[in-house]
Amino acid sequence: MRIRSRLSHLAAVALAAGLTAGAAQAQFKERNFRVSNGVSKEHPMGNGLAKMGACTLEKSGGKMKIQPFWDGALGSDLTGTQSVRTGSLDMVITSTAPVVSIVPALGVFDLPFLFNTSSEADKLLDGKVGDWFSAKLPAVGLVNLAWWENGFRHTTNSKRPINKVEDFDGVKMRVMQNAIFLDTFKTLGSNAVPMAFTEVYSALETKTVDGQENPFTNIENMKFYEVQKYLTLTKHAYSPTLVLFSKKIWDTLSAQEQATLRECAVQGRDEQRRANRAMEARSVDSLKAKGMTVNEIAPAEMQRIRERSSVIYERHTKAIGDEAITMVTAELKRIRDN
Ligand code: TK8
Repeated sequence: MRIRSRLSHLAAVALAAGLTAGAAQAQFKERNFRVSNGVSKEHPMGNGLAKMGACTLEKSGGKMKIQPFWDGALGSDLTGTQSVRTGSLDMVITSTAPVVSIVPALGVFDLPFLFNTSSEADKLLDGKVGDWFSAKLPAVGLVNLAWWENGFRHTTNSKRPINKVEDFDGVKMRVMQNAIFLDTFKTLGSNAVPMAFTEVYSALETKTVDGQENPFTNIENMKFYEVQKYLTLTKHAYSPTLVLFSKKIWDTLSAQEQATLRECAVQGRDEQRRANRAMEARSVDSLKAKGMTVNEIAPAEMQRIRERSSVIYERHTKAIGDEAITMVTAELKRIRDN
């Protein structure tokens, strides 16, 4: 009798567990979320999305799929973001810079020399300040699932090494479609040209532009070294990456599906940052081996560049908004003091 009662107890527990799991799985519908990327699949964004997709499949019992598209096949950062806003595209992985025309406060991240280290960027973006910016996005039809990393930006060109601010003079520089980057590189003396990322390689190849600026991983991944001779380690800005989901589609998802997307985007974040930094650590040697001439700028000349570009802060405070700038600079001070 005891064995039977134990067996029936175990059966009841198993049934309950099955029902619970079943109920949880019932919270998931068959989904295939398409995500647009400007970079190609070998970029560390691929590591992040692979981790995120494995996570959503595992948590949804195979129902929630993430399907990346690469090389701007579904549009540029800006057009991809617009498609996500209309609900015609589920997700886009984009730098913050092109989104500033939609959410001006994000422009704070484009201010030259704002961040010194990726560690302080992580602490700021993954904390309450990052949440403050993310909270601005649903009003424009976007949900930011997590902060991933584009990285610290350096300058390449085909004309000359940049050893002092005067060396920018006359260099036709592609910049992101963003008023602050446009102003910064004009202020440094170059002839700045806004352009979508997907057009940069061919513009460099045809000498439509002489140079561009991007993190090492993009310079490598997009093979800019094939059409750029000089790499100058300016480290002039740190670009965060947004993992944007369409709010129109988000609002049709169950709470369980929404929570899974957020949790898996965070797992993807940690993997993407890891892979990005591992690749960055090898990049200077790798880019030299691929024929680039790499130079650093002497501290005194770097100081002159910092001083020249410092006017950007007051010139764009109004557009960005006092609150965003005050909050970010205060948080950076708190992080640096601790
Ligand atoms: C890739 C872009 C790129 C950015 C740029 O989609 O446009 O130069 O740095 O990372 O977001």
